[in-house]
Amino acid sequence: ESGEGKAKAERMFSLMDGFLKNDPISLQKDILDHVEYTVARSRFSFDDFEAYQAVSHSVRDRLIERWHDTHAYFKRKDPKRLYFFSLEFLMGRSLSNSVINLGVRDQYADALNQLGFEFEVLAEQEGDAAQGNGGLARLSACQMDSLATMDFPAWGYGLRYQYGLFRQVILDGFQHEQPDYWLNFGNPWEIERIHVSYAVKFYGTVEEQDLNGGKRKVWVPGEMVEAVAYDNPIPGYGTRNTINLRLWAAKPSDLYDMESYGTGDYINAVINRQKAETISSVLYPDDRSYQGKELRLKQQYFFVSASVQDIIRRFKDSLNDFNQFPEKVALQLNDTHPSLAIPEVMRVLVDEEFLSWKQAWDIVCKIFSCTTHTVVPEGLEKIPVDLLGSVLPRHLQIIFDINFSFMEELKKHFGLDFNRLSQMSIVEEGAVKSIRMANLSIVCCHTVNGVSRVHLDILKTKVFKDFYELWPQKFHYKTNGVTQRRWLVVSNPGLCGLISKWLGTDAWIRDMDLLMGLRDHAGDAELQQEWKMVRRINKIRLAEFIDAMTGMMVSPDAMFDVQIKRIHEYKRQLLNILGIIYRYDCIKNMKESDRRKVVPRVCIIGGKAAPGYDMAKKIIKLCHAVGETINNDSDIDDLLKLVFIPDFNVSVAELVIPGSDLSQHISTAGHEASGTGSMKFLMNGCLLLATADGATIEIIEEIGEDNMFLFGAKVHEVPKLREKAENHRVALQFARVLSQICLGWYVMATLAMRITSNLSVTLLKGVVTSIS
Ligand code: GL7
Repeated sequence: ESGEGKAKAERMFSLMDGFLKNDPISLQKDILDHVEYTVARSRFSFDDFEAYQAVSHSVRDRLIERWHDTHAYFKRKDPKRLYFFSLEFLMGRSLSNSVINLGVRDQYADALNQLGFEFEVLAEQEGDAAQGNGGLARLSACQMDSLATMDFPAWGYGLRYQYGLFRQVILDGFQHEQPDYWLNFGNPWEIERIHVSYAVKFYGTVEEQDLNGGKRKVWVPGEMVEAVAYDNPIPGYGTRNTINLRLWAAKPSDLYDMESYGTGDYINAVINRQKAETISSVLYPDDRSYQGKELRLKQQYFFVSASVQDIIRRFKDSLNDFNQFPEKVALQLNDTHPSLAIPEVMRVLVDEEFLSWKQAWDIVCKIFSCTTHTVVPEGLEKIPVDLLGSVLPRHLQIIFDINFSFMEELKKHFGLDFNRLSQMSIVEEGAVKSIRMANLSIVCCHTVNGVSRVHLDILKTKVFKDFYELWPQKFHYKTNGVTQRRWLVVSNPGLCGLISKWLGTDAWIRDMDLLMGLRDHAGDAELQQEWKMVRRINKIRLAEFIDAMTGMMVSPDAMFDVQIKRIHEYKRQLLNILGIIYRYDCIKNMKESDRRKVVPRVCIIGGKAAPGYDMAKKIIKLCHAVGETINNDSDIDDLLKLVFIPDFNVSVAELVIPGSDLSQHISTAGHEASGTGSMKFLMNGCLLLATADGATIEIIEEIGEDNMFLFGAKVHEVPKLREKAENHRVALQFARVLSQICLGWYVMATLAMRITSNLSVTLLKGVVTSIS
């Protein structure tokens, strides 16, 4: 700066106190200031929740400081940015995570102690940010933490839903869904950026206009909605790098529809404009199928369009030559949900920046890569052509044009192999003509990632076989991971302290491989004793939580055998429950002397079922019905209990995982693309009972088969087993277990097993249906 600008900057600088300080007095002063001026309570009278709010705001100030520095640094250096697009981020709570990553956890705990508050108690006041469904969404959150910690110049982009994932309430054993209006209590972790907003267009028509002797397409929209940015600073651990997760909220646009105010129907005009906000109002609660819903399509395009505008604006701030775009921008698509970004970038480059189709296509092919999280072809997203054409008419044209060139290329490569052409086409013909979003992504992305080794194998040999034959170089895998900052340091401070003590360093918090060093001490009796103590404390905490949530008292002396995840047929909670019935039956038929040898066990199941997923909801009911019988049978005493933990979410997982002895990951092999729960349990020293599926296969290679309970068919065996049940004896045992649920079914089941010799899925479905 020079002249007036320089003088102004110097004056501003002289008014700065320097960085915020983290000594106890400064922290206490900041917290009390926030009580008084932000929360607007008197500093002489505020409760735990208000204290949490004030503490969070003081932490937020510290985050903002680093976040500004990070932006200034990257603006100056102008490196290639990594943009991560995801429709879901399951962040959970932020307070503990933030103070740990900022390195001020102990300072805050001390400062609060002196004010008469306990940090842990305040941290419990925070609600979960549940802007996502399951593993895919939590993976996005873990990735943001790691990108920040590893000093990447990264940005996350997504939607700011007003209603997060529904709350699960259990009534009479049945799941009921309640809305999660999480913003009711405010959200100190976001920064509203009213000046960062973009108009997003929908509907309308495409017109042709003359341009320099040629023609150009102009999209005349029928609706316009404003996207307003909400920024969520993500601090790295052990670094000042604090990156941004920018989530968009829909607001009525000022640019459009002014004439309806002139008609005299003022109230209705206002109400109509407010409808714009519904775009970001609610997260879809299905975790893998969302075909053909208009609102879902608008959500996808809304966040993609705003993000692309934002990225192009940032690019143009420093450069104005789109040939350099791929040197400055990498765009990672999390599943196919954001894949409309591809035609959107094409549209902006061709229609608005006037690049030729070829130039634009070259750029697009260089900047995009995607990760797929799906194993089964039925899980792939399709959008009906009619719907897409009505909501985004210009994008449909662009997709058709991309597909036309692609088909030409295919014909050159494979000849007129119509079967192959129709399978690979972006456009699916049929009763409902649709756009295959996965095909669109693969055609345009230079890299397609699977989420585990076996997942990539399945993609190469089944789901995207044809594409793999055409472009083998595009296909890669990056096995999923989870951040130890959240799943060990935040959630299991006892074990964290133990590990650092025995390793003599806490460097493992940034570098997981250092945990290998624990092997040298594994046989040490003292370490083992300390480890047991930590586990016991965590189990007592979990037992208290179970009591508070369900009114059931369980003994921390029992083995805690846990399965927590979304409820799905392929994840086989049903198999677990049948196993529990079998165990119950065995105990009932045991002699007293044998019973004394049984290790008491508390089986814990938790997870949400998609509201429209009937079978999953019946499995929840079954779990409660079985628990009712087992838990009230005084004959078996404490030898077996079955607990269903309601409303499973990130913060519940943080409490359950460190207190678990055994955890179950028993998906039918070939169905779980990766699975990340297993990693969280493993990190906390919990034993795994697992099938060889997804990432478990690689876990086995790391820890060895002796260190886990591996069972069940392998990926390649499952198809044959489906056709023919090999072990008739097993089938009969199965029937006996089923008979415990319903005697009438025993006869039927035995018969059915004999007749079809098939581990009949339909039969099981029938049984569960009959119960409800
Ligand atoms: C999932 C996979 O089912 C899961 O195995 C994987 O770990 C996760 C993250 O890659 O992605 N795919 C998916 O649609 N959901 C998942 O959790 C909801």
